[in-house]
Amino acid sequence: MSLPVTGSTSPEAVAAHEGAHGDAHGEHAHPSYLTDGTTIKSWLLTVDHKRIGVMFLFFVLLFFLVGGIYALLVRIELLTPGPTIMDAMAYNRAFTLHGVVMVFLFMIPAIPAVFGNFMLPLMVGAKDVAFPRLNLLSLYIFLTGASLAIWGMLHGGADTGWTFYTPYSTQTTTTLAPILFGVFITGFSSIVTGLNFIVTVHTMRAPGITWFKLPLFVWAIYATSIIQVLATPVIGLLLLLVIGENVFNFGMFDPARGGDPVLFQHLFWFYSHPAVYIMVLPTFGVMSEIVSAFSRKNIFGYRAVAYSSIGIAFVGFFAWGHHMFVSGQSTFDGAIFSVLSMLVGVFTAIKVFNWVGTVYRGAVDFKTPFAYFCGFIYFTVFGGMTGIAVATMSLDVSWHDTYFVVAHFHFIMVGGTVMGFLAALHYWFPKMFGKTYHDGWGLVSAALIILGFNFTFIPQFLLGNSGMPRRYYEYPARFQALHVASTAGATVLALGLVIVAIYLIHSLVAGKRAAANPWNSKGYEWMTASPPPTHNFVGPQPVYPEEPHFYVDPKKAEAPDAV
Ligand code: HEM
Ligand SMILES: [Cu+2]
Repeated sequence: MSLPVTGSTSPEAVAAHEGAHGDAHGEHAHPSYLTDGTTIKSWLLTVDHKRIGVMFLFFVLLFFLVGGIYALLVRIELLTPGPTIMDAMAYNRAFTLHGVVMVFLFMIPAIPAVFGNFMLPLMVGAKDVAFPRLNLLSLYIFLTGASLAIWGMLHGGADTGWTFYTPYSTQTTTTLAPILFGVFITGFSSIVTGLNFIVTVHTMRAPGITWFKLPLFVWAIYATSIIQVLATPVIGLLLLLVIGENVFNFGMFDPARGGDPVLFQHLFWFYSHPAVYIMVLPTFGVMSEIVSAFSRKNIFGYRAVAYSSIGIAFVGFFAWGHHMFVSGQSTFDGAIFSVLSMLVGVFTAIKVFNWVGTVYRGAVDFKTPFAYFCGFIYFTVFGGMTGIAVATMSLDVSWHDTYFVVAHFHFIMVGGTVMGFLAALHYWFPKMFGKTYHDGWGLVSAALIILGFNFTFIPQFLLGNSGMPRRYYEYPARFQALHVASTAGATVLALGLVIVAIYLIHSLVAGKRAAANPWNSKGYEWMTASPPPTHNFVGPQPVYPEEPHFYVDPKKAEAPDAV
């Protein structure tokens, strides 16, 4: 079997060139983005998409840690049927903080703002995003909103849950307004980032990179950006209305004054259902890159995977009512929303079949990113099937607001976003920081995370199915065994994450230098040095392969099966 080398500037050639360069005079001639300016100011005022991505990475990891600590507190509280370490109010605050931080400060920015920022310009052969200064602004908008939200949580906190449902959110005496306003502000960051990516993909593609030569990660980020730009304003407006109601007593959601509390749910889910695709579509993109790189095979069904991202983005806008089967919407509406929700499952299944088709007869290189790919496929299929189940109106009437739903969305969000985030981190770490990490520890921790995750959430499906409601801090003693199992699982999951932190930090400090293309990937972002120079490419424009993910030329393959 031979892998075709297309053009003179193949990744291997670049690697060789940069290697020779680095030894002789490369550092001085073309400093990497990490060493081009070492003052704090050079970071804080940078307009380099790569530095902005790295700063986002730092903060997103910080918020992941904060959200994670609160998750563990929630799990510890649920170890016993009665009060364990906190009272009811503290518990309500803990799960609210956990949800708000995880959704708005971790999952939404996690992949687009970090890896989208860093990789998308490299993958379209551009020097930067279309609006670099706006890109920096989006970081500061995010930090402003996040600081305000965190401030609110430290000064009183909220007890509404991350969904802020009316009428309770208009009456709670906790400090809700700054948190709502903080989340409102972070929304602008999301919109600006999305706009920037859309314009970048439209206008900054290097000569030769046509739409169907775009790597699938770019397609996924593009689809995500459309949702970010179209849906985020809706929740922004809604949060302002709730602040108005909560602080100034508008009456918008109060039936006594002609308002309607259910209006909140419509507007909330009109954003928040599409937002679940802001959280998972980027992962779908990451996995498309990883599956072909580590199976050493061209992606199976490139166009189907690309179009299904757009399909999910579109249909995702018409499924919000599946959160409201028991909120007083008509049976007819419920039935329509049921069917539309299942359509999303169809698009997702198309992707799953194509990913599995890519692995089929591939020469699998079982490295850490591929381990996360396997976890992701399993979680997405399992979580997606339970999604179809909860989208069935007759079933959801009894599962709604139970632990079954909690388990469903964690399967999707941890299985989707967290697997994707960790996979992306392990795949692109050498490119971003120019260092390698210990793959053995990578595999061990991936195994712990995937196993721990199952032990955390499978008991929750069982709990929900036998009637355990969500957001309760006390429960009948018969539920205890499953709660203890869930907390034990969360501990294993946390241990896996701690190991990841240890070996990655160790690698940053003392890791070996990474080659330009340590995985022998055909992704365009590997056609430059690791870490890349400030303006991404040095010398002549790379020659892009005939198609993205081009591992084997079907025309030149020795035999049809030699894949
Ligand atoms: C096959 C695709 C999916 C279907 C058909 C589906 C369906 C549903 C349904 C019907 C509910 C509401 C259940 C209830 O409240 O009683 C729900 C809840 C939820 N889903 Fe999914 N889902 C899918 C994929 C996803 C994805 C990709 C994510 C996120 C990344 C996600 C995140 C959530 C969240 C956060 C909730 C809970 C909302 C809450 O009540 O707090 N789902 N899903
Ligand atoms: Cu939904």
